[in-house]
Amino acid sequence: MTNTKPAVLIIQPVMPQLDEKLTQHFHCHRLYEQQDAALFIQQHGKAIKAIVTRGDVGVETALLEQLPECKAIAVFGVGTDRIDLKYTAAHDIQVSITRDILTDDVADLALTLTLAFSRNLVAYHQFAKSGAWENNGVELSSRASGKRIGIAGLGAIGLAIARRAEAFGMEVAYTARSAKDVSYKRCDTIEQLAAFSDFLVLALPGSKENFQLVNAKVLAALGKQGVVINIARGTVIHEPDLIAALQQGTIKGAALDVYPDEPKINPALRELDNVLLTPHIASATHETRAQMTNNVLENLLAYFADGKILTSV
Ligand code: 8YV
Repeated sequence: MTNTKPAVLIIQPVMPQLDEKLTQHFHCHRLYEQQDAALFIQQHGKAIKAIVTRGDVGVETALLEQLPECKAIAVFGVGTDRIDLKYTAAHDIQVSITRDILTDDVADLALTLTLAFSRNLVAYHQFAKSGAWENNGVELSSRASGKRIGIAGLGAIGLAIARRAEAFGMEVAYTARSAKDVSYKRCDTIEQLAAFSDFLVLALPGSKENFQLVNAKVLAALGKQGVVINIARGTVIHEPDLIAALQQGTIKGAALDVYPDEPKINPALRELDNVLLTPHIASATHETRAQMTNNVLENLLAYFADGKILTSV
């Protein structure tokens, strides 16, 4: 019996709830399950009508070239750094993202990392839990309020971080391609922002122009008391320069949720004491992931019903 549901290609595993819903509505092909992906695409590529992928995964242009009938990509996330948007526009391929849904969660994590780093949360937790407190005094941590936070990228997420930091009594500055209607100080360059900052928060897209933007020069400007917080993409930092700065103590530390080669984390980073590392969980709450799941599904259903996705990139 032929399957009458539209054929959808899932590039990498998605959350079980989403996978289940996609299976109900579509004829799902899972690229990551294919023993010979090239052969599979050769045999089935022409039947694929839409793609589901994650923000951190995207889709290769070479693959799109082999899917002539695929005119919609639903991204589980907001990052489109791994999709060639020039190619999709030129070929009338609509791309949807989970716009606005994860903004608050990502901003919450940026502030959580900022506060946890300055207040030494992880070390204190281990100290209390291990019983070490019984025989030792506690070391002091640093105050976050009154400190300067520089936000690189004042899009929706950057702005949500700024609002939170302001509420914590921090002084806010930012960089952005264009001036925003806000009272925060705008810096012209990332070096100037780093020189201003106690906490340099990266909230930029992982685009070509931001590739390894935070390099030795920027880290030198951040200085010995400065901390880098990255909730954007691993690629916006020149990782060897960051590791050198952390090893040599030319910056105070780094709190990172994203890495250039996820889910692998550079062993040199994992060995350091002046880092706080999380496994790309900024949007990973039950509430947000449920809304992201619905968004992907609704975009695809709208596309197959009316030929138009809902939350376009
Ligand atoms: C997700 C993301 O963690 O929105 C993005 O681009 O990177 C994250 O929100 C990811 O897409 C899901 O794996």
